[in-house]
Amino acid sequence: MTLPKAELHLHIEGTLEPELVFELAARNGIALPFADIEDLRSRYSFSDLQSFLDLYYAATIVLQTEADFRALAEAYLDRAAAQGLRHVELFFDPQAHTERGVPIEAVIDGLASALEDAEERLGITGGLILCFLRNLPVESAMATLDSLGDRTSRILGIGLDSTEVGYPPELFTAVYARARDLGLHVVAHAGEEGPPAFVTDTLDLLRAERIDHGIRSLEDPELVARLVAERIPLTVCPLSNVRLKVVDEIADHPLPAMIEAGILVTVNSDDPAYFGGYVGDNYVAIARAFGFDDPALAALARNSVIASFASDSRKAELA
Ligand code: ES4
Ligand code: ZN
Repeated sequence: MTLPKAELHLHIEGTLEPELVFELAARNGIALPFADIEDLRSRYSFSDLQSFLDLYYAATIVLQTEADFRALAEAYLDRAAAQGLRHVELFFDPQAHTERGVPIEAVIDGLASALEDAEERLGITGGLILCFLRNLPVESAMATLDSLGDRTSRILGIGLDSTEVGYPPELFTAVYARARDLGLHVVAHAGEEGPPAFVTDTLDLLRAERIDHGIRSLEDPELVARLVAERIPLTVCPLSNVRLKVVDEIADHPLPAMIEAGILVTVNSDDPAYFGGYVGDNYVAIARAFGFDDPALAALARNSVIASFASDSRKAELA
């Protein structure tokens, strides 16, 4: 699966493979609540989003230094290149780290330097999308944005992730307005577990340029018509939706209906270390489940470039 493509929905902390968890724990002298790699892997069975997030945050404690964040991103970028990715927009969760005392500068500088090197090393362009944890107070999100200082220039945009139900988009209206004023791109998770009204409000109140997941949008025909008319991209993550029981099995995934409706859909891996595969594995899974042929897969790969925040000249290169 080496079609030139972009990945637009990828949590860099969700690429933390068990081997690296234990390597970094040893390096940083951290005691883990898991016996060994096998024990950690045996816990990769989730009942919903929250059960996954609990393990995801537990593993991130091994990330301590700028070098750790750099190593994490380098390992992902190597795998990304092997899967034909030419452009990647990486989500990261600074509050998951600053809450534990890690300076935001270490997080950003480690990730950004790996991305910068990837351009020459691997021919991959990209950027960082800073995600706010929606289950933390909005004051914490605003303080995080304010703390960026001149590192704002190392950020491509902002996003919103973590527990969705109970934390509606309107909580973050002022934070998004500030980010837009700073010239940042804005995206947000919506309609993964939350209702279609969260997608509508994310468009109206946060003015999101893309919706992450958004698969519950199909429950609202008016919303579907709007997504099509306004060409709002949805970054869909099929294997994630199966693992987090948003859908029962891959054959039940609404991806074909979304394409049929005319929505600009992209295929992404979300948290590939936890959900059974990287972006190519997601393409293979949907090809098998839905009998998508090469032109159909190529159309999805093209969508990922169109929906990206790459420059027009880079988009032309990847077309
Ligand atoms: C996430 Cl799958 C998913 N949904 C919401 N927040 C997240 N953070 C990391 N993975
Ligand atoms: Zn996600």
